[in-house]
Amino acid sequence: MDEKIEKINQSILDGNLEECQQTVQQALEAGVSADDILKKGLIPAMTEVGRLFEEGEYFVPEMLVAARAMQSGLDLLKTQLIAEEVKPVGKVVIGTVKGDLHDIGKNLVAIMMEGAGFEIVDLGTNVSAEQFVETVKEKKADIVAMSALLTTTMTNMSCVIQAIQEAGLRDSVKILVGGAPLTQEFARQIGADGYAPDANQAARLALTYIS
Ligand code: B1M
Repeated sequence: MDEKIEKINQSILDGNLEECQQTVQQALEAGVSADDILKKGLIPAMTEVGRLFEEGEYFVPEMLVAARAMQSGLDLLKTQLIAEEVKPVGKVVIGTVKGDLHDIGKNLVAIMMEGAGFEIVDLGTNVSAEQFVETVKEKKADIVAMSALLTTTMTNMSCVIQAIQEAGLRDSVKILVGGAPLTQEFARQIGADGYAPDANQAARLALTYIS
């Protein structure tokens, strides 16, 4: 298994989308679990990409091709990560906040929540407070899930919460936040209902909001 995981890891570092798809597919066929591929292959590779970027060895284009390779691997894992034939237990509106284009973590949270039985309305990235509010109203969402990867955009989460409050919707939705720069304390300060450090915990926490 280690050799297969190592190849997946390398394909992301190389930003090689085809190689990533091939090695993920081969690992799945060899019986490596989707969870192991994700946690030992895809996620550590992106962490390494971040480290190389910080050290000036990688630049934005390298990050971008690595992210595309990872997303292609994630797409192959999606069906395995989502339990089949689950009835929707509630509706989640999810998005990455305004100014922020990072979507891999958000996509993972959406996959895990879908796997936990939620219906997902994915607004994508760079989502404004108005878009969140309108969609919550229109879709009668139970949960708003926001992701941010930049210290400069995480503060936009409080604008969304404020807009939800001003629209008179605060009592009808639970607000869940996450993303690498966030902390439990930050979530408390901005008035979110919950914070989760990873996608699995986000899905578990979301389930506790549904009675
Ligand atoms: Co960007 N980037 N990036 N980037 N990027 C980071 C975040 C950075 C830490 C890199 C670094 O310096 N080491 C840094 C942020 C520094 C900071 O703010 N403190 C950074 C920067 C600076 C930038 C730009 C400003 C670079 C530039 O242009 N000079 C720029 C900003 C663009 C913008 O958004 N406006 C930028 C651009 C990009 C790309 C477009 C090239 C690409 C994103 C492509 C994409 O997402 N489609 C990219 C990438 C790939 C990264 C890194 C390398 C990887 C992010 C990732 O996908 N990780 C990242 C460094 C790193 O994280 N190591 C970096 C894998 C993913 C599974 O993890 O998203 O953390 P993550 O999700 C986790 C948890 O956080 C959590 O669950 C997931 C795991 O289960 N989680 C939630 C996430 N959302 C959640 C929501 C929840 C609960 C949990 O509840 C709702």
